[in-house]
Amino acid sequence: MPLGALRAKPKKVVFFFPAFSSQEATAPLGILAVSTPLLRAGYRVKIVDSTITPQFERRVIEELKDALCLAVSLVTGPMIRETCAVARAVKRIYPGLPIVLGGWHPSLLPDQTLAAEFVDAVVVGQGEEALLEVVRHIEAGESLAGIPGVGYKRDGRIVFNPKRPLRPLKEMPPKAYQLADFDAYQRVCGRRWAMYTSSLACPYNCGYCTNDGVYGRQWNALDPDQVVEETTDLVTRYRLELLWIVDDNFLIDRDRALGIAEGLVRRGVKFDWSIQASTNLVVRLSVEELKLLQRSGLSQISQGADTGSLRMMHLMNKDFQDLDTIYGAAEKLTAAGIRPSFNLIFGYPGEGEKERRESVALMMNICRRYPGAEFWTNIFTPYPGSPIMLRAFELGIEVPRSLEGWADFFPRYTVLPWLQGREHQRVQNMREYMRVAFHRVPIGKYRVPALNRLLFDLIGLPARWRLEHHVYSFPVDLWLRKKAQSLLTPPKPKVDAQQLSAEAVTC
Ligand code: B12
Ligand code: SF4
Repeated sequence: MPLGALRAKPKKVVFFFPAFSSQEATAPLGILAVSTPLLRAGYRVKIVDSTITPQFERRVIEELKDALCLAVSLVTGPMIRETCAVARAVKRIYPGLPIVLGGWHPSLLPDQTLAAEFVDAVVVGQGEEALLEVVRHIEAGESLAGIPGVGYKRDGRIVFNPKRPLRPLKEMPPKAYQLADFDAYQRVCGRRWAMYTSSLACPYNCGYCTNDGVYGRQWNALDPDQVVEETTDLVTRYRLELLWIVDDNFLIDRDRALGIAEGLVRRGVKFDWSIQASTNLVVRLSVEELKLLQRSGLSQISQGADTGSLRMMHLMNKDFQDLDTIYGAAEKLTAAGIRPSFNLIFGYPGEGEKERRESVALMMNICRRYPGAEFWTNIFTPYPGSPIMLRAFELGIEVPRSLEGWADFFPRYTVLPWLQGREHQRVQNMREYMRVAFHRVPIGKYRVPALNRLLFDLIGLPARWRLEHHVYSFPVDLWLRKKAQSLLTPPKPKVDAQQLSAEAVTC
């Protein structure tokens, strides 16, 4: 029987957004993107985001009383746990109600995701048009056959329709920011901010990155005028302090980037914005050009330095970058008054103690030379769809066979065949010392008690000594800090999302 054939025909879609395991809370942009076509077609939309909704499972169940389907957006990692728990609870109460999954994980592993007993359909890639078509078919009691980019079940068997070609960002409708409860996100995060997309994809193909798997390196972007118009409207309308432009590599088109900066300066609307870009594209800009970006509000550029070893850079397929571009980016950004922010990855296949030490040295050198610079570290996590996963078998990576098996793929604690047990703990201690050795500026503005801050600073000195001498055993200092933190950190604010509904809103 076709999906939803026996149900009444309410015009409501409920979205569930599982927690991102991060306090950097803001509205899920993927859901805001796929909501616009639904709203324009007259559907009501309700978003339950577990980060801002206590008893979110109960809320989902309540909202589904008069809904057509449940739609979930997720990436690989811990979001899968809440997805499975909520979907199972929904199926217990509404066994015939369709559950549709979309976002990065279902796009990269559609077959396996659809194989979960509680998933009725998956959307692969861009979801704006696909979800609208899915919802229309569910409403009409029709099968999902023929909708490009959609996989579904027919008589218990998995069926995939043809792929949906990618559409340029320019052709996409605006995101439905009006659905976001920015007050609730601000209560969790301490800062009122939002995400914005000005371009899609990236022409590079780093070994660990999943970008190619979803966007196929087909970079495309909005024109400066549209970006200036939309961003200034957003920050004014929702009183935002910060916009994080989540483009994978914002600086691909140098003239476009400078055009956006000029436009923002001309508008004179004051707000902070930050971007992600590769170091080779940052150093392509002069300090004067970077100063123009700074005057327009650009406060931070997040860059994937990833390693301090040239050999590892090559293994990561990052020959477009070298150590000079990393140092050069730190120097130029500091001169322009923009915070240089770098990511490092530990445990990438081929990394040994020597390369690890080169990464630590890179961080120590840069943080000492450029005091505003910051480093964020991760443990390499083999994501489905990334080029390195083609070597999974050879590397001994146990590839999960079910949706739930991916829940522990998380760069904060991923355990790898070549990095486990004591060695894993040593790297974790090292990462923790890197965290306390130099300051970093998170998006969230948490109130840290003065005593806690003092303790942090006190541990900073021995942490630097440890990093210089590669001594990570007996981490008593870390233990003391953890104890103090648990005693001194105030409880998280209780947040409940305002009961927002888009019934009256159209775009
Ligand atoms: C912002 C962001 C974050 C923020 C999220 C804040 C928030 N409140 O949402 C923070 C900082 C918390 C974060 C954390 C992490 N992130 Co992140 N993040 C992103 C980023 C840069 C943008 C996401 C976004 O909103 N894009 C804009 C929207 C419009 O695009 P979209 O999500 O792709 O949505 C489209 C489709 O996917 C689809 N779609 C999306 N949802 C749905 C739902 C339905 C029902 C349907 C039908 C369709 C659909 O339609 C949308 C419109 O076309 C992406 C990279 C990227 N370019 O997207 C990485 C990305 C999602 N993150 C990634 C990773 C790895 C992480 C971390 C593990 C990083 C870390 N070191 O810890 C953590 C994981 C957190 C977790 N829960 O597990 C990977 C995910 C890879 C994967 N296999 O899933 C990405 C893809 C980066 C990359 N290229 O590798 N991240
Ligand atoms: S530069 Fe960044 S977005 Fe581009 S492929 Fe490398 S990691 Fe992915």
